[in-house]
Amino acid sequence: MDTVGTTSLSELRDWVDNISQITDPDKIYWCNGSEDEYAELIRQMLADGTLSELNQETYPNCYLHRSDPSDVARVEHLTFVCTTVQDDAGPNNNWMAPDEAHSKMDALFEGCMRGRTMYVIPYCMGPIESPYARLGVEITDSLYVVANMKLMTRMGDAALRRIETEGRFVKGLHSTGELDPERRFIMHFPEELSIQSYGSGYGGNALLGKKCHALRIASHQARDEGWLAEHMLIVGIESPEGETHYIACAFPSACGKTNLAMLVPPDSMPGWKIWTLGDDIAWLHLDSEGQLRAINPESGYFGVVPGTNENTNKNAYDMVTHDAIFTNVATTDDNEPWWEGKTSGTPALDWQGRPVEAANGKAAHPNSRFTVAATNNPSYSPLTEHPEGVPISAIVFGGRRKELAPLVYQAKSWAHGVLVGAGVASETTAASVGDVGVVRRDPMAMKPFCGYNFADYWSHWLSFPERSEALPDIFHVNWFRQDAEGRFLWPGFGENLRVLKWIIDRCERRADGSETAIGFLPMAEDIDLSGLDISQADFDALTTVDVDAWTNEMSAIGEYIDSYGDRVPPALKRELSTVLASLSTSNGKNAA
Ligand code: OXD
Ligand code: MN
Repeated sequence: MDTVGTTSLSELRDWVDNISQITDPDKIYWCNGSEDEYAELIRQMLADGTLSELNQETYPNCYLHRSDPSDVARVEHLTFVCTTVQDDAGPNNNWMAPDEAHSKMDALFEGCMRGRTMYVIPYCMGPIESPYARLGVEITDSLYVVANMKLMTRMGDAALRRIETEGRFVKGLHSTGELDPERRFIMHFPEELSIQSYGSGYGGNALLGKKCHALRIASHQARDEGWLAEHMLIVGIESPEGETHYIACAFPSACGKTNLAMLVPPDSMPGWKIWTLGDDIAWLHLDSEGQLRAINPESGYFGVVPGTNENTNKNAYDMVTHDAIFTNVATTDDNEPWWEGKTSGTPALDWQGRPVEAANGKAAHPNSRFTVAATNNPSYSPLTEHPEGVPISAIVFGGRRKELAPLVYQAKSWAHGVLVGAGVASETTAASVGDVGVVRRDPMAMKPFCGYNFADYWSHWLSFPERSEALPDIFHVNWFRQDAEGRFLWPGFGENLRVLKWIIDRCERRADGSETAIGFLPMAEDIDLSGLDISQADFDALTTVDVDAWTNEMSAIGEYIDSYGDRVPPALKRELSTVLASLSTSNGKNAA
């Protein structure tokens, strides 16, 4: 066997040998993570047609990948958590017994790399020097996966050295297989710290460091070890006075986490600065003082492209003009990438390479993506590499709700905040295969990503006050309220900083809020609305609690929580009863 690279760690060497015997590749290549290696990967993908060059004058080092049309999003119905006891995976996950899952996957992987190269990617989720970082090795036969892992994780020699010292790592095995949706599975074995993914090359299914390791496996590990692995962006907000607060925000997929993480302050807020640490995943640990600290396990972004322009997200727009891999965007006549919402250029070929006139539907796929290293981002925070991460002042949940959920509200306590998180619901998006625009319950934005029973997960969240008296405040935001005609009531994007300022001021106990049954809401005078074209009526609609609608919502949340059965922590149910009791005696905005 032609092999480049090896390791001194026998457990890793034996595993790689074993996988190569099953999958039978022609060659084994251990990735070192160097720039030369990346350049060579790109050269090979250009040669074999996996990538094509975009306009190198206007988009230097940018490439386009067109995926198989059946392989454009995460496949939640084919994603399984395989624990020994089914209830440990919980009703929130598809479950398969580990033995059954292993024999299914063994049959799929048998000989699947014949005639191909097997790549071994050692990676580190989190800064290489961080005590909070965790390690993994992904084996794959996809060059596209290797190149994306290079942009998204700290991979190669430095990670391997740490793996060899620590000895503990997550084993991820991936093959694109035949891309047959009937032969596609994403299996997680949290008790074995392993992942097996077959039949898809799409980001969340195939870049195993991301959703599979950093959320599903890590959340399971985090519960045992007393920390949290969350679907959250991490952003620092610096005031003109030079005071920086870091917040972590959980929104479901394609609800604007990337936009918020690299927000451009509006003209009305001169002197404010944004520092991005992460746009998708946060690992949260309590330090010895009880301060919650966050690291971003990833080191790049796999962002949704449509809608990105110089007005909605100038930083993202700028950062994808160089050194980026685009997946499933359209192209213009002069070979620039194009997507719905781009304000310049005209698409010539759609995401499948067909002339746009012949194409039926959008020119770019609604879930088309860019992959870039985080350092491409003009608002990149150097603290991203800080081993101890950053202190978190506020946790913010949110969803895409055209009705009901106010612009912002603050939970009354940590336990109430856990209920607010458990009650997150959002309209579905193209990030996952299935209907779009249907409201579904997505607790903590973790429905597709929590690697164990949600009931146990809520208990874990509720245990934090036992270990810290300095926990962050918890909030909920909704940028997506509409009126009956479908008009957005809040301008969103950069203007969201006005709301974040209120959140920070609340954390610092220097802003007012009005107590309602569901939490504290701002009054018009609490948020600076100067220069915004927003009527008092719209602001009232954004900040009023509709008592009947909320009573129904809380009852629906109660039914949802009850569907998790006996494992649901009584403290969560008590929080729900308190809100319902308060709603029954309240009359909206100012009612306690
Ligand atoms: C993502 C997702 O790609 O949540 O981040 O689907
Ligand atoms: Mn995500």
